[in-house]
Amino acid sequence: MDKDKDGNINPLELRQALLQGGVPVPPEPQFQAMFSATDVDKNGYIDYVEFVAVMLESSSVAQWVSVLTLLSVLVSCWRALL
Ligand SMILES: [Ca+2]
Ligand SMILES: [Ca+2]
Repeated sequence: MDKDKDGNINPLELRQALLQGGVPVPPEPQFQAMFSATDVDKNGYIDYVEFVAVMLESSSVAQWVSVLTLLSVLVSCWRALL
């Protein structure tokens, strides 16, 4: 998933990961909202810390159910990287 191997996930990489994981990519506004909600420090990338934080926080938020599916895909990808 981390195509350019910089340790961060950018929106393009996230979109490709969704597609490869068989997760429907939401419409652009929701996609951007989802990405920025995950990108806590708003630097335009999701790093591992932000990724883990979202996993820990997302369980109480219903709208993240589909994201949890994505996160399980992302976990597999991170494990493949490590
Ligand atoms: Ca990257
Ligand atoms: Ca970030």
